[in-house]
Amino acid sequence: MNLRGHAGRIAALTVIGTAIVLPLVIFVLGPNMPPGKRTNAGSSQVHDNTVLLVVMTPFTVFIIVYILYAVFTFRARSGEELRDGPAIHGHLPSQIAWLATTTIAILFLAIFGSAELLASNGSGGGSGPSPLTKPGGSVLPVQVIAQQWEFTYRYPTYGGVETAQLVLPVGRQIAFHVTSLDAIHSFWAYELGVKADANPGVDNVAFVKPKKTGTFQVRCAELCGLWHGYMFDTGRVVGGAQFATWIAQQRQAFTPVQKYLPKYAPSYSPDPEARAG
Ligand SMILES: [Cu+2]
Repeated sequence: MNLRGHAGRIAALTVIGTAIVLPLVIFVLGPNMPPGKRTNAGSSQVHDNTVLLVVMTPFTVFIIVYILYAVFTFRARSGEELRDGPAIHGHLPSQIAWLATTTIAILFLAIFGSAELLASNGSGGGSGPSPLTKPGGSVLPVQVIAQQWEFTYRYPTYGGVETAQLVLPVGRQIAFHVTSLDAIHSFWAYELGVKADANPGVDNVAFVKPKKTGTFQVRCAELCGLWHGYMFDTGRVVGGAQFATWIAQQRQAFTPVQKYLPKYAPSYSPDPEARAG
């Protein structure tokens, strides 16, 4: 068979393979991609991961088909003399086709990715102190303060009360203000689809809207010293009434110590000598 015959077969097998795999990617694999759909940021990431998979599917199928076709079609038969194939110097149509399709795919992903970041208010990633896009409506600010080796949380609209538990009301738009008191940490709430750098002196904003109640994991995702691996806790998304009760309890419990805390600020610069004891 000549070159054109082989190319035609590979193209046909790629089209058939893509037609089989693509529905599986869209309807089975895609919806189960991480991090799950428990928040608007999580849903947006699942959607984006599905689109990435859809774009890469025809390319992946083509490469697998090409390898398998070559293995079975161009193998040396028994008794056949082993020798190199003909030397090929350039093949303009396939060079143009490969460059054109991959360029279109990459440009599409670059534009799609940028648009998704803007449309989804940073999609759960830290957007810095002045995010380019902000969600409309009322926003509940929650400050995340990282330090070696724990997270604490401050609620500025509730008297700046600081607690060791992260509790969020369901259905409310949250603005995490992530900062650090010492080393560089990273606030990673996997099930919320939120991951934001915690840098000292920086107010890093990440938006999220929880859609379901339940618990979620909080981990430090930046190697931050000896007990980095111990720097985790479990947060909760609860109903609005339950949140109101909880925050009232926290305010009551922490009012006696409130006067020893610094006033609520976007970031803190603690005295190193005081920290050293
Ligand atoms: Cu840390």
